[in-house]
Amino acid sequence: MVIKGKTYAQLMALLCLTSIACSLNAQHVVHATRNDKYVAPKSKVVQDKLEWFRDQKLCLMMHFGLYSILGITESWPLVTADSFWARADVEWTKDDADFKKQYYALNRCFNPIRFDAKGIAGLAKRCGFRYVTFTTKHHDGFCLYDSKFTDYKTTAPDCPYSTNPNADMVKSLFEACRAQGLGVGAYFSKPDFHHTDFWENFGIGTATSRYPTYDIRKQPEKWARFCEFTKNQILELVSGYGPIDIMWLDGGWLKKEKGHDMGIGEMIDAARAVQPDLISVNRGSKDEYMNIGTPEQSVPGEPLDYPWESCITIGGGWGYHFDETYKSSRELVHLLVDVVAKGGNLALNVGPMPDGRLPRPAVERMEALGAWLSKNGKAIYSTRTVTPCSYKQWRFTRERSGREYAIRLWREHEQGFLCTAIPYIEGRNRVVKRIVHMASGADMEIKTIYDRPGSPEAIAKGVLITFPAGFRQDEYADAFAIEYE
Ligand code: FHN
Repeated sequence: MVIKGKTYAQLMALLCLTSIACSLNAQHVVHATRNDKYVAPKSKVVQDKLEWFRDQKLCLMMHFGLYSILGITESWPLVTADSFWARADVEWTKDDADFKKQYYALNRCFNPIRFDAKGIAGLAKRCGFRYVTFTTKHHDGFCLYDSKFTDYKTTAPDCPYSTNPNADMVKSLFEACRAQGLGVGAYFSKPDFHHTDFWENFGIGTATSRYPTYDIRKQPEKWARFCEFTKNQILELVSGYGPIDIMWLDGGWLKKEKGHDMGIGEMIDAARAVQPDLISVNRGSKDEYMNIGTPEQSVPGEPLDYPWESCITIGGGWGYHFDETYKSSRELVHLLVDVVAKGGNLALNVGPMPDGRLPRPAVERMEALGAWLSKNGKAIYSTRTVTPCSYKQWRFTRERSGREYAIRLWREHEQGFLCTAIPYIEGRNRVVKRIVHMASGADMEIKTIYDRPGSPEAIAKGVLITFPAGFRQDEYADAFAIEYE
């Protein structure tokens, strides 16, 4: 099929189309797969809540804490064994004990007075985020809420922020999120480097690893005290901070099978006695308490047929870094679409600055995501996977009603196309009746492409979409609703 006398861009489009038609036999499609590592929760209430989770698609994850003050790696610099990478930004001292004392003392200058919980919740809502996961306590043990079981917290008198009305940051943020109709996730670290029943003397004077500083088999009562402390903190969160949707327990290296049994299952059962529909993440486990998969800084190569979210940083680090390099808005839109087409959620992590504000480059990218979702969100929210879920620069999603969407990811140079094509690929050989551009609502001019057209063996190999005059191609991606005969 030849289009005569067209511009370069149009010929480029034709080349693109031809390349699709020619390579259809390659069938580089991705099919859903069953991953047998997943154990579904026994509770029907939790199973139902996981359908809510699967509908949300986009989470704002935030790592905030003492490490944010200095713009260094979160908690990990306290681990001597990991200092070779974790202390890359710690150039002022090489003394292990000195550094640990300095890090722990940061609670005395933690004062993020520009942390605006309502502003952050409103921004998240406007930008299309549906739930927010916040660090209630990271591995360093510093609590961003008024824990009754430690004085190492934002509300303790030795922390300047304690006089602020928002000192209980978890309370302020969760309330602000619920007021915006957003879900809330409590990130909570199972290991606690500041607890002396985990690291004796806070690890000062010891070459610490990520594990307890003692043999728990020889001091079982010490380990039991630490586990009781952990349980008390989890229970105070589910009892005193309103409805929590996800309890995100991090620190997956503490495993029952490796001898560090904390009794997390019993803790989650106790938490569900308070909040029965609580979704739990027990990282490092593959049991009924790991209700969602949590691939980190990565997207599975294939769709997963159980609930999952990829937690990925908007820049390089989980906490704020002064010299951060941020992913582009194009990368983030493509990342979200790819994750959703594979049946997951994107937990996009942003580290607030020392004063509590979100970094401007992060806000700009959040707003770009929101602008795209405002026009194309129907192809994202509440969708499920369709097989195949992708083909080259195409991603496919499906509403539970069955309505299908094709989302064309545009590379930087792919602007000004006058047409594109949705390939017919294995399992999708139904006759397309209508294709509607989501952003404009415009019906596209469509033409089925055949191999050996006109011959008895003619096979539909794709649908050519010709963009109408005045069509405005999105900078990052365009979603199309597909209606079949
Ligand atoms: O050790 C943590 C790390 O600091 C960060 O919180 C990530 C976020 O998913 N989780 C652990 C590493 O897997």
